[in-house]
Amino acid sequence: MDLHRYLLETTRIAVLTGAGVSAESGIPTFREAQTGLWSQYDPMTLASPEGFAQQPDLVWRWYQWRRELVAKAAPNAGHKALASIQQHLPEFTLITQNVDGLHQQAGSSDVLELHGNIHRTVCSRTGSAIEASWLSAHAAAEPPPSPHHADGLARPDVVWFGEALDECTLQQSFDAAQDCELMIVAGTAGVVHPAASLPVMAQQAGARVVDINPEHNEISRMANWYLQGTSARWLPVLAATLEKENR
Ligand code: BV8
Repeated sequence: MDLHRYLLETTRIAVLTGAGVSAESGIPTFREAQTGLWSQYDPMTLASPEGFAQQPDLVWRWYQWRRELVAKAAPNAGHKALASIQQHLPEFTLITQNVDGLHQQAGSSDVLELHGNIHRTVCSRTGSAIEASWLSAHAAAEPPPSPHHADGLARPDVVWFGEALDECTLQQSFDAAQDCELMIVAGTAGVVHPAASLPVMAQQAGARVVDINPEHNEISRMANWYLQGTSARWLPVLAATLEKENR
């Protein structure tokens, strides 16, 4: 069956996005993020509890640099298309690996943030949220101390390599993968687990998978359909087809 026809008949959609969806908003993808002064560092080291334990100031500054990038970024046509699809399809779940919050800015709701959100800051010992007012009052220290624990430091509320994902968020993502008829995958290299297992899980449960990426990879090879190109180009096309039927 062709994708156009399948879209017209589908009522339950799950979406998995990765860093590529934010590329056209000016946020370098995870692998490209190491530009300029950060080029000598490996994101796998910086985005890890070991990296933070060894060099908390360096890791904190890296996230401050990324927060500034994100603050300047706006949702692109890909983010907006997904928010529009959600308006037309009641059974729609958006799962993202991204930590930039651009899906919510575009109007998506109930977003499953597998890897957390860079806009939130928590205590490195207790995990409790740390308010922006505390951080600005203690901005001289990099990272600021935590108000929740004497030995605690402020850290971004993101899931680092080697850290467990939030159980509830992960279970909801597994459920969506099992229940959907179509999984749209956009902008991910399909390397990071357990996120990368979701398309396989969906297909094994009987769903079809469409992958959107300028480059071939594991996911484009296993997908039922592969749309070569950017998410800002292809997601609006899918949205237009889904909305044409005004379900
Ligand atoms: C865990 C937050 C267990 C931080 C991130 C099974 C097999 C193998 C390894 C593992 C496994 N299980 C666990 C592991 C280890 C590890 C892992 O997966 N390692 C990989 C690298 C081999 N996983 C973990 O550690 C996870 N934790 O499993 O814990 C556990 C259980 C109990 C108790 C303790 C522990 C945690 C993983 C989460 C890591 N955190 N982010 C931060 O952002 O600072 S992941 C990070 O990579 C980002 O979130 C990023 O989104 C994500 C994934 O990368 P992509 O999104 O795919 O981005 P990437 O740059 O790689 O690719 C971009 C793609 O876009 C490319 O394909 C490109 O072609 C495309 N593109 C470019 N432009 C566009 C585009 N596409 C469309 N349009 C465009 N314009």
